[in-house]
Amino acid sequence: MKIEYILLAVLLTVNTAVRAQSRLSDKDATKETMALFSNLSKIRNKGYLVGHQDAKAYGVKWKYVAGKSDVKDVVGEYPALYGWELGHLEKGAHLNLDSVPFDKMKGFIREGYSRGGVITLSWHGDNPLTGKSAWDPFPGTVSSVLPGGEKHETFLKQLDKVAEFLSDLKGEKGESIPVLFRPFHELTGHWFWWGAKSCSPQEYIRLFQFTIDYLRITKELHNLIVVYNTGTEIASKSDFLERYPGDHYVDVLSFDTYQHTRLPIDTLFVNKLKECLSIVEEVAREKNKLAALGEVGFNQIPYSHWFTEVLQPVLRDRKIAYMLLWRNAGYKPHDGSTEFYVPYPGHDSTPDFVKYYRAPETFFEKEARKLKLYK
Ligand code: BMA
Repeated sequence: MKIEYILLAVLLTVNTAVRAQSRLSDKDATKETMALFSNLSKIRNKGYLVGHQDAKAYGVKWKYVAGKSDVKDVVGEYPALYGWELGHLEKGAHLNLDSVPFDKMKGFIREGYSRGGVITLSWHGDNPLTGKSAWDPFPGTVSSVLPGGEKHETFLKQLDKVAEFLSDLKGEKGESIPVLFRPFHELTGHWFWWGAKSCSPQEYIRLFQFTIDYLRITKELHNLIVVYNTGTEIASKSDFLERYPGDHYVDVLSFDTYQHTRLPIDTLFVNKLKECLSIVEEVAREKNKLAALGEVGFNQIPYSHWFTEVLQPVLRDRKIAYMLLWRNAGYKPHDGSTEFYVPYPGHDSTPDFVKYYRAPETFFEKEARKLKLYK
C-alpha cells in the first residue's frame, strides 16, 4: 500500500514538473524556435532582453550607415532584441510604411540572428476593406476578411506575402530564423481596424486563429513564436483575456505602454504599468506562457533619469522575457513631429541609459549571445 502511495506521489510530481514547463503552441516548431522559447522562459528569472525597433536601419539624424545603431553608439553594443515592421508588405511594396526596404530588413534580421539576437515582427497592415491605413478602424473590416467575407481573397493574398517573407528568413545553415510574431497588436485600443470597437471578441479571435492556422498549416511555417498584445485598456485578467485566441495559438502574453505626459515621474503611467504587468504575469504563470512588454517608451525622453528612476525599478523584479523600445525616427517631415525612445550621443539621457545598460537584469547583445538562445 505504502509503496503505491509513494509511486503515485512520484508520478504526480513528474507530471506537474512536465506540465510546469513552458511549451510552444506549435508542436511542430523548428528546434531553434523551441530552444528560443524554452530559453526565454528560463531567463525571465534573471532578467530580460532589451530591444529596439528598427535599430540598425536608422536613428536620430542618420539612415543606413553600416554597423550603426543609436543603442550601440550610446552603450557600445547592439540591443538583444530587434523589432521590425511588416506594414505595406501586404500590398507588395518594396518599402515598409516607415520607408525601410524589405530586402535590407531581411539582411538586418539575418545579421541580428547570427549575432545571437532575437527578432520580433509587428504588422501595421493597411485596412483591406477601405484601402486606407491600419489606423482606419472602419467597422466590419475584420468580418470582411474572414472566410466568406468580401475581402477574404484579398486577405489571403496579403498573408501569402507575409508568409513568403517569413519563409525567406534563413540562418547560415539554411535553418529558419525564429521570429516573435506580433500581429493585430494593441487590440484593446480603438485605432486599428482590428481594434476593440471595430469587431466583436469572436471576430478578433477568428481573425487571429485564421491567420496563425494559415501561416502554420497552409504555409507550413514553423518558426513562429506567437505574441498576443493588448494596450493598457485592461484592468483585470478577464479584460486581458476577453479576445485571447487560445493556448494553442499564443505563446507570449504582452501589452504596449507609453508615457505621454511630460512629467518626470508620472504616477498614473507607473501604476498602470505595474497593474498591467501583474495581470500579464499572472496569466502567463497560470497558462505556462511567457510575459513580455511588447512596446514601451517615453518619446524624446524629456526626463534624463527616466530609465533608472521610472522604468528600471518597475521592471527589475518582474518575470518578463523581454521589452522593446520603439523606433528612433527622429524628425518626421510629413507631420513635423519628432520621435525617439533611445538616447543618442549628446542627448541628456545618455548617462542614464548607460546606467540602465549596466544593471544586471538588462540583457543586451553580448549577454544574449552568451545565453545561446537557439541551443
Ligand atoms: C508608430 C509611429 C509611426 C509608425 C508606426 C509603425 O507608433 O512610430 O511613425 O509609422 O508606429 O511603425
